[in-house]
Amino acid sequence: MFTGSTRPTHRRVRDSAPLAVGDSLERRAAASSLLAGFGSSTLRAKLLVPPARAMGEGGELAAEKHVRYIVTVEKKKDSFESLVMEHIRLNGAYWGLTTLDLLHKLDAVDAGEVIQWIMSCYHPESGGFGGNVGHDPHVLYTLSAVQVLCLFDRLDVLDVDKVADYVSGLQNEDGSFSGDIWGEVDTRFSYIVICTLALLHRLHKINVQKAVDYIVSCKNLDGGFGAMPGGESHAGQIFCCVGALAITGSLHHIDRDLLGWWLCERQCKEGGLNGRPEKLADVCYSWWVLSSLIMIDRVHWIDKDKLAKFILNCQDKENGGISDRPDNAVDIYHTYFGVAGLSLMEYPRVKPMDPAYALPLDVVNRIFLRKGY
Ligand code: GRG
Repeated sequence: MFTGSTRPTHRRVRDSAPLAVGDSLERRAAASSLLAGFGSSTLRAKLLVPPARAMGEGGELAAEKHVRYIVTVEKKKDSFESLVMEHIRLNGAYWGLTTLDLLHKLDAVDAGEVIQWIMSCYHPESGGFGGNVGHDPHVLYTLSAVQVLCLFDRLDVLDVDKVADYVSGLQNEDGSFSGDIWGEVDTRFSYIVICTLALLHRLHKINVQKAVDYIVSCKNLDGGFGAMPGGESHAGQIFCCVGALAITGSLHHIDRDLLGWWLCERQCKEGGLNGRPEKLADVCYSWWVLSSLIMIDRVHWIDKDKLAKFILNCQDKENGGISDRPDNAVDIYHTYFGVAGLSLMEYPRVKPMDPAYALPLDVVNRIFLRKGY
């Protein structure tokens, strides 16, 4: 059900004018970051989003509280949240640190300590990263490690070709990717490898055409994508497939109106988004759905005020942090995706994000404007 005031119109918005001196930073940023990966991406990420509006009805973003919450979780190594995240600590580092950067507070942590810890999760023999010190390598953590190093502008600590060889070596004959040596295949891993290689300027190490063909084989009749051919459409997998197609300049494989309809129908009565039909709204889908809609130029089919209000209602305004739904316990994952969702809606004083690379736009710009690792 579509519950917004901005009903889909099937209007195709065109914005193909070349960049010019004096264009807004966002226009330049969107173009440079999204074209950098492979040349002809049609993304116009931030260009279609209306100027920032007052989104205060669900309360303001308690930015300072969220910063304090993230820094505290990081320090309390024996807390419940730290313990349940033990095996995915590198993902947690990416979520927490990207949130800090979005809120202009990356300097709340010691960069040297973070980088030292990231590198202690590295496996020099394989070129991959584990989720924590002593854990086996997997592409899931390798992307997070690369993204965190991008945040701190410290890709120089990597043996870039070794890392790129690790992820590219996981491509299978049919173009799909395994997550590690044990062979699980999932479109999440297609996105992860493509994103990692693009950030490292090493996309040429895989067979991009086969990778794209495989992703297209996971497209469903409803316009969405699943984890494998025939797999149910799910907003998380859709982000992965649309993101990978965007980075490789292959968005022409998507029926934008069909997928846009499916995605905007994820908005529930209360304003939040779910990940597939008949499921509950969850703050994290603010990212998975909105980023996908931006990449296919259909973000104006969502009622952004209602969504922002839903996210803001999920804040713990006393102790910081954001939960999946109002009144639930907060965690780092939902704190990140809540703030990232607000960023995609141009919430005031939150840095803009790149919908394909899932990093702040200035970070992505820095990487693609200064090539050459
Ligand atoms: C760099 C942002 C970024 C991502 C890296 C790991 C990855 C690539 C993407 C994951 C995409 C994905 C599958 C997200 C969905 C996560 C989620 C909330 C799954 C829950 O699924 P269910 O079935 O929940 O338990 P629902 O909401 O369907 O009931």
